[in-house]
Amino acid sequence: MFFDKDSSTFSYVVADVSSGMAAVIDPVLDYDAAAGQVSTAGADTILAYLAANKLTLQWILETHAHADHLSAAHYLKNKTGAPVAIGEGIKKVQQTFKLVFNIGDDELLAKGDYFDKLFADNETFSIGSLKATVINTPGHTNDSVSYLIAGNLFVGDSLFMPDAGTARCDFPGGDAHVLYRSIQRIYQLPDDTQIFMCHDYQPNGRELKYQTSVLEQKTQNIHVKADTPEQEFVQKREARDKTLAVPRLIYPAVQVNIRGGQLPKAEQNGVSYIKIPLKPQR
Ligand SMILES: N[C@@H](CCC(=O)N[C@@H](CS)C(=O)NCC(=O)O)C(=O)O
Ligand SMILES: [Fe+2]
Repeated sequence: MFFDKDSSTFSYVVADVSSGMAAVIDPVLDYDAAAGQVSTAGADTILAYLAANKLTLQWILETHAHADHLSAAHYLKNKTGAPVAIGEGIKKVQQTFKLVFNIGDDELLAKGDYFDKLFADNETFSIGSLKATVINTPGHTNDSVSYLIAGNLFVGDSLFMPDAGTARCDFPGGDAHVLYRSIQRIYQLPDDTQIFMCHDYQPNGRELKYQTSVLEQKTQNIHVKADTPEQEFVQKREARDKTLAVPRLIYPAVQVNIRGGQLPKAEQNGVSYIKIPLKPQR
């Protein structure tokens, strides 16, 4: 487990010890927004870990196009040659943000470009001899997936620790009803399935936590227990969403992450720019 303090994000290396093959999940690219400065310090820590443990990177996996931090997927791909994979719902996310950022048709952005593999629901793949299954879990975003790997579920932002509940559903393409149904799917998994978080915002200042189980979620999740009706969850989720500010890095993050972690194409002066759409006064 690797933790990016700036965005409270967990990244993971999942390794098959017998073959030395590994996957990295949700790697973070450090970014100083005021300076427009990107840094690979966090991703380099992951590369050093892989090297120290003699692991070969077989997959770079995204649980979704993150709205709060930049992905280091493209950087890791350049360094290792491993393919970058995400759920096929990314095509919808790309379509949505292509319009928001007025990205021209010369970039085939709504067709899954920039990713080497788009996973379908229930698709399986291997990490060495480990079997992994993709479970579509949209709701927080259109492209959210969870990766089930040998009884461990990397859940992205579909669930938070039980005392934090769930992630917001108010981004473009987000939908609390859809998230509820995704969570019902997760709750069908065996009770002892271990669930690994993508974020922990440490509610009430408690210590950092990143692992729980299906049983703990079903019995303790403050937004959605096993018997919580859909309408009750949706009301809670939508009420909380109204109180949340726009994530600090949403514009840089989305522009880079719909491109698999690649910075927007450099302009004729060789410099790459982040766009921020301005809105009329409210
Ligand atoms: N303050 C953070 C908020 C990030 C945020 O909105 N995170 C999403 C997941 S990508 C979320 O669901 N947050 C739920 C919450 O803050 O309660 C930031 O500006 O980056
Ligand atoms: Fe997220």
